[in-house]
Amino acid sequence: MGITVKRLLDAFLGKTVWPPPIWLMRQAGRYLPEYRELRSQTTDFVSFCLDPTRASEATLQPIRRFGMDGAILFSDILILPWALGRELRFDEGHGPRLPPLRTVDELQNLQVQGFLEKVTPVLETIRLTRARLAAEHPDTALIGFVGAPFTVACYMVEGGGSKDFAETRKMAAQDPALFDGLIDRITQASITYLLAQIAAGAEAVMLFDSWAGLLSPTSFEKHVIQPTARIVAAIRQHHPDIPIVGFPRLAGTMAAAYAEKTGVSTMGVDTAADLNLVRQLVPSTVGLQGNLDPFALLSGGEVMEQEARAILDAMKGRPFVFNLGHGVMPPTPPDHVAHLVDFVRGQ
Ligand code: 1CP
Repeated sequence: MGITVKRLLDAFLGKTVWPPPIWLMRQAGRYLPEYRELRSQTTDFVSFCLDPTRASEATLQPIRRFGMDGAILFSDILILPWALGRELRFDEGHGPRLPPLRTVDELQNLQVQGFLEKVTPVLETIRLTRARLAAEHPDTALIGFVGAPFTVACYMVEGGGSKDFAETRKMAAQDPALFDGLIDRITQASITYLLAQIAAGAEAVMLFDSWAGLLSPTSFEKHVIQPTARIVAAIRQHHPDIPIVGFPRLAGTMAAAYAEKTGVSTMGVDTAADLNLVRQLVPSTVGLQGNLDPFALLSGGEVMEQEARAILDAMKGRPFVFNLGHGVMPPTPPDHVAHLVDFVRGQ
């Protein structure tokens, strides 16, 4: 194996690399016919995530087609609550379903010791994928991930997806001992899980905080910034140079404190943020990633090029990774993704 310099890892660590590296959130998934074929071989989504051969194949599919700079582990943020002992199923057309966690007993029954054994197949997926990338796509970096504690807590307390996660926010406000205990356990488990992902071959890790924007600045500090900072510090103790990406979706002006206080190497920026303003709020030592509207990608053509161009203009001369502001939409034509990758590489 020769030494390869992976452009994505340099950019994640705060170097200005131009044209910027590119990968897309949800780059594996239903918009790809080869994914639908692979997915149809397994009935339930949890078993699919826990099948190293198939999960590794799903990770590599977009890389074969489009040659992105980053491959993201095919798994789900809810595999962690499942490993902690919560039942999990994905119903067709609906999101995830879990038994809602609402009591101290349920909190104390979480299997924080020994949960790692249950995610052995995910770690095997990482080993397998890393080896296949080294052989077939030596410039592409492998990204591991977890859901950030607040977002994982949202699904655990609510019992599935929700528009406003009202039960979760109610618990955070009315029963802080219970909610803080939950955040604490998810944080601990996330540290163990991410260290295991890195040991298995993940070259960067990302924390998805999809619902961070639901909180007030005070609660954001407590449930988003503090647990994230704790995870970052614990990982850096063992791996001082590993890129850590945080994505506090819809955080608005709170993103400035997130970038300053959590210690992440790069911050993901959602579709709603103006990168010209974010650039002013975030120290230039912290990389930025984002934030093309997934609907611009769905539309393709001129609309997509104009929006992509505006993002590139705003980020020129600054550490930056091109991505979407949220995941690829299932009806997106794969050709539009190919066009976007060409367009960004042509800068
Ligand atoms: O068969 C299918 O296509 C099921 C759809 C699907 C996929 C492809 C789900 C169900 N999860 C995934 C994979 C996935 N999820 C990945 C790896 C693949 C990749 O990105 O290419 C990652 C990183 C995730 C992360 C994830 N899962 C997040 C954070 C990012 C985000 O989208 O905000 C969240 C919130 C989830 C929960 C989840 N899993 C699946 C669905 C439909 C949802 C959302 C539920 C909801 O709130 O409505």
